[in-house]
Amino acid sequence: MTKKAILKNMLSRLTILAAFTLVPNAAYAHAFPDKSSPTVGSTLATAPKKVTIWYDASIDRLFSKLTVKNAQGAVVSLTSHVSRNRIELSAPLKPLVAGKYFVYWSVVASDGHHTHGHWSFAVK
Ligand SMILES: [Cu+2]
Repeated sequence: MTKKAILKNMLSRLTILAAFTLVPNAAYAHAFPDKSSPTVGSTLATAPKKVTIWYDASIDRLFSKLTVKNAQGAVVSLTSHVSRNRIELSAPLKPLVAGKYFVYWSVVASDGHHTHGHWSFAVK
C-alpha cells in the first residue's frame, strides 16, 4: 500500500471507531485481559519466548499493541501481532536474561474504546 492509501485506510477506520463510540450499548464491549502467558506476577525458571494476552472481547488488529521492557527500560519484544480471531495479542521476545520484565499493552475494542495496562513477570 502507498502512504496515501494507508492514511486513507486509517482515517476510514477512525471514522468507524468514532461512529461506534456513539452507540451506548457498545460500552459493554470494552476489551480487558482474561489471562496471559506468562501469568501476571509470575517468576519463571526458563525464559519465555513470547508473551500472549487473551482478551474478553475483539480487539482491533491495527491499533492494539504489546511491548515488553526490561528493568532498564530497554524494549525486549519484537512487533506484536493480533490473532485471526482477534482476541489474542502476542509478541515474540528476544532471549531474556534473569531479571524483572514489564509488559505494556494497549488495545482498542470493536466499540472504539481504548483500554491499556501493564504488569510484570520475572525470570530467575
Ligand atoms: Cu467499550
